[in-house]
Amino acid sequence: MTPKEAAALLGGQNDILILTHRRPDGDTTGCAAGLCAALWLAGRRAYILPNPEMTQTLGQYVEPYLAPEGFQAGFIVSVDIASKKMFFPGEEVYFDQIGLAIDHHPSFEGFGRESCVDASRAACGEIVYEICLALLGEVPQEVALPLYVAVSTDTGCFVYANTTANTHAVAAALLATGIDYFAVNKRHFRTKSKKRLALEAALLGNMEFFQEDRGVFLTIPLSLRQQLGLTEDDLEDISSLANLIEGVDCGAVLRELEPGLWRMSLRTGANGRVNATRVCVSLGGGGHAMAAGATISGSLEQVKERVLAAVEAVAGK
Ligand SMILES: [Mn+2]
Repeated sequence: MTPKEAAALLGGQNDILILTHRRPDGDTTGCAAGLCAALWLAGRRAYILPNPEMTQTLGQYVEPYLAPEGFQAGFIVSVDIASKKMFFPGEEVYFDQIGLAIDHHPSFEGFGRESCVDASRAACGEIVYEICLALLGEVPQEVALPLYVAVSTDTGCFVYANTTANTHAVAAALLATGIDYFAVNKRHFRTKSKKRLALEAALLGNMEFFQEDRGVFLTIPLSLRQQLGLTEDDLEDISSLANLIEGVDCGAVLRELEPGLWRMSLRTGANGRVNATRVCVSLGGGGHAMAAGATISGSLEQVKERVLAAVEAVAGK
């Protein structure tokens, strides 16, 4: 359905429960907070299901809207969730009860009694913005601020290839409400913890290049995690680091999950030389053409050998 129809549907509901995806990012979090704020202003009873994987930095946006214990949901909405495997454990019970799914992933699996999905949008926040606008007639700051978080974070502050003219148009409308976007940009794009910087220093210190410096391994063994006392917050979006290196179009970040089990995040270049999904599928994982992942077991040396062989099998000249 269109955002207008979705707004009309939501306007007729009560006891609305909003779901975010596992390992929540700024988009799912900002959409949930913005939508919940708008529903409150529209006189609806609505809450966000607490997400146990929420980081501290993002948690502040949803905090005022978290469902109290024992809340009985009458209508369930998912935001930025493409598939059943993006539901966190404990949230999966709601999978068959979604009344409205709002999403922007091309891989959206088509669940929900109704859905409002537009894969041309860089962020789900662009769609939720239109819904909130239709619901309220104008978007006040408490709605605009989390939606700005959604739109800015899903586009890496408007620099990723998914950014469109519409992304900027929505951002402009959100800024026009008078929100403190400078504070948001500082928090999400211009601030790094000392631990994060220590992590980046260690990663840049152990870079291992392959394929004539076009490929690079960055490794995060458990020992480094313990040594620096790293949290999930410190590790957020660390896989983008490899692609900042000039000439690199195949960056593999290897993170040890438990002894002998590694999670690889692969980021590849827009030149199409290495299709990240094909590499990761051959290792039992999946993803997008330029960003994919796989979980691989073995010693670090064995894992690197397997990744290298998979890249060699897929890479063009
Ligand atoms: Mn998103």
